[in-house]
Amino acid sequence: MHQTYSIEELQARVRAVLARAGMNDTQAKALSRVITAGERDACKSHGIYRIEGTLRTLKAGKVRGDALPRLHPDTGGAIVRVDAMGGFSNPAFDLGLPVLVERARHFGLAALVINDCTHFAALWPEVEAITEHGLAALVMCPSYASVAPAGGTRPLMGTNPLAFGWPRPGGDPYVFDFATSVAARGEIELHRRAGTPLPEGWALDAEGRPTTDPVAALAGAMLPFGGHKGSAIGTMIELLAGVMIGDLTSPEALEHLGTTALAPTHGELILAFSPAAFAAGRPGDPLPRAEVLFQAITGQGARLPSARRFAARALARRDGITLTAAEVDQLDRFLAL
Ligand code: NDP
Ligand code: PYC
Repeated sequence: MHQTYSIEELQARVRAVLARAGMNDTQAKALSRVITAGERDACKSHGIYRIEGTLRTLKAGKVRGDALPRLHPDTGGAIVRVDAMGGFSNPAFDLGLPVLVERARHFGLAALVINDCTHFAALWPEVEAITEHGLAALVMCPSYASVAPAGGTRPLMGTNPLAFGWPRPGGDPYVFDFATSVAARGEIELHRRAGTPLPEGWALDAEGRPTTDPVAALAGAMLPFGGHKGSAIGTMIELLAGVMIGDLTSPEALEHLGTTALAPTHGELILAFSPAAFAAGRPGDPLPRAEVLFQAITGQGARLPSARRFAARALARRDGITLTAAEVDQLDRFLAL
């Protein structure tokens, strides 16, 4: 039967599943938080559906559930580096965040580089964590080869997510977070499970022909959003968050994994900016000026990105999170393993 959990109850259940699968508490705590946040904010493509792949990746020995991330010897500079030690990215982010914030306040701009991590999560939890400190944030990472470059037909780039956040005094931050493919791969997988066709323009089959069949799309190539523009942004992410930080690009990540059925290993780049430092000596306070822009957007009847998510969050806080009978059964099965 379907069941409704409070946010805390669901997080505790997910944490227990991950602990049962052999993860230490550093990994299980950070992962259960982002997976539950996906359900809470109605982002099903990065909610509890990701547990199955996480357990598969652990079982295949492609990620370390016992990893303890390490902050690199600190040089006091604007580049902060955390080695995830073969574990997941989220605990590495938690370790690096306080230093990133301190350096961004000091220098006006700082970067957190995470190396040797497995990343399957949405990026907005990280972006939001930075905006809570009054800083703007830009976060990106490769994934594994699954997207053809515009004009090409074979998987090369990852679905390479890009997220941005801007702090808003007294309210939810301005946040966008999206794959640089037309849709996240998780969305295609959800269509496959539901037996529903994909919208036109999402993918090519293994012969490079347009397809709306999710199975053919998973065996073929996804397409970048916005044609050559999304293709170039996806390439930039391979360069900045792969090549530049000395970590795997999406084709290298696929070669390392040997399959798209596991969560990818690579690095992540997180930039934090102090709007006050950038605007110093210039007229106008950046935060109130940003509000004028946001009001002009919503004043036309447009919605801000993440407004849907924040509304879902408010509902989940009030009413809890309802999982389908199949999802409840799956969690029970994981706990009985
Ligand atoms: P979506 O297309 O669902 O949403 C992209 C963004 O656009 C969201 O911030 C969304 O806000 C906003 N948005 C959607 N519709 C509108 C609208 N009409 N007006 C204004 N804003 C709008 O995202 P994707 O499917 O591309 O990505 C989903 C998730 O997948 C992301 O969180 C991403 O980080 C994750 N991902 C992770 C990868 C990894 O390797 N770790 C790889 C690829 C993706 P809202 O949510 O409020 O609708
Ligand atoms: O949904 O595209 C995706 C994805 C890839 C890795 C993690 N999420």
